Amino acid sequence: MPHYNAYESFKTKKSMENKRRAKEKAFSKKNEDVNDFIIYAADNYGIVIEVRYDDAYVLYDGEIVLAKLRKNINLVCNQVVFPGDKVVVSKDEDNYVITNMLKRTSMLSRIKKDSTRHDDIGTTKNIASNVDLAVIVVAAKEPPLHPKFIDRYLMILQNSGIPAIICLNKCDLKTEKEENILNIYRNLNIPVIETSTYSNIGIEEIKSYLLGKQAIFVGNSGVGKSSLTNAIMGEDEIKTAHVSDKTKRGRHTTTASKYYVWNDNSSIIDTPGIRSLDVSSFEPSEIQDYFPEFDKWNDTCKYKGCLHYIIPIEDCGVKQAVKLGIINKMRYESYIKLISSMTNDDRMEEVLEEL
Ligand SMILES: Nc1nc2c(ncn2[C@@H]2O[C@H](COP(=O)(O)OP(=O)(O)O)[C@@H](O)[C@H]2O)c(=O)[nH]1
Ligand SMILES: [Mg+2]
Ligand SMILES: [Zn+2]
Repeated sequence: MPHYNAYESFKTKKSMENKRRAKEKAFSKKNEDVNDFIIYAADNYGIVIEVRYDDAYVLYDGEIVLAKLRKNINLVCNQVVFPGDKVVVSKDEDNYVITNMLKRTSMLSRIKKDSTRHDDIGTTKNIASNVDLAVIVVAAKEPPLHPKFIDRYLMILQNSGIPAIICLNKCDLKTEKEENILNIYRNLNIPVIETSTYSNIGIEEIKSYLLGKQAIFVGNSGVGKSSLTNAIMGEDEIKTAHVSDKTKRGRHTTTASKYYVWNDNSSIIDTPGIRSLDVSSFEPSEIQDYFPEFDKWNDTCKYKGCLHYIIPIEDCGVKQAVKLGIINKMRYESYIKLISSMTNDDRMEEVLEEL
């Protein structure tokens, strides 16, 4: 079995971890009498598959039931449980009630800037809990393949401590250009699976990665996440729409995350395109933590804490490695795009020209 957990040795960003802890604290403070809500084991539990404001659909004993939170919890349902959460459900007269939640193994979140606030505080949007594996789905074409999307997803996943693999769908449309991009990630020891739902390529291979796991498909809309889910389910259950020709961008085909069980203990959460991956909660100096191939060269930079951006190439080991072709230029470009947007310094073209 290939080693797919390429990022497990990475540290979770401290500020994110602190935020998560603060949230947990706030929850127990608000619910002092329900500190036993989170438990470590249960004989029988259901899995949250969709959350609404005040209740959630739970897959419980092979059935989908609508359940509300138990009464002494002072928060609405969509602040407490998320798709993928394991919950203990009991029947109270005719209604199902979520009485407990099993402690999470992971939480996939993204940061969303709050446009109604004028400070820089973003809100964390939780996407799914207990994800064992994330599949970053990209298409060879339609929409075009850009490394920067993959790099941003890798950052978010690494930050949430979730192992990731890449799936290049629409491999029937692949050319040498896309092959070169995929090689960047193969060289970083991230598994890359090529699939085509049209030509039925790679479906068995992707299943072998997903077996026994609660997996999530992330990626821009139109890349084929729902088609892949379909192919794995083996039924024409999910409707997919055509990429509109005008924009070459997928129309919104899925509006909410959906949970599919395709084998014993094997499930897929199909997400709508998460378009706005906001990395504004990161500090510029933290970005390089997510580009592990820079590590080796960091020590050869003249200044400690070098951002490898606006600095003469003679003083920067990372830039020199890019120039020599040891560090991939597209990855470096992704990196300085992030840095330049965070520091509001738009001298990126200038920097790239020297390399
Ligand atoms: N050429 C090609 N097109 C595909 C493939 N898989 C899906 N598509 C098309 O891509 C479009 C978007 O697929 P969809 O599954 O809705 O993407 P999603 O938005 O990521 O869920 C649809 O028109 C599909 O028919 C494939 O393997 N090859
Ligand atoms: Mg979809
Ligand atoms: Zn440097």
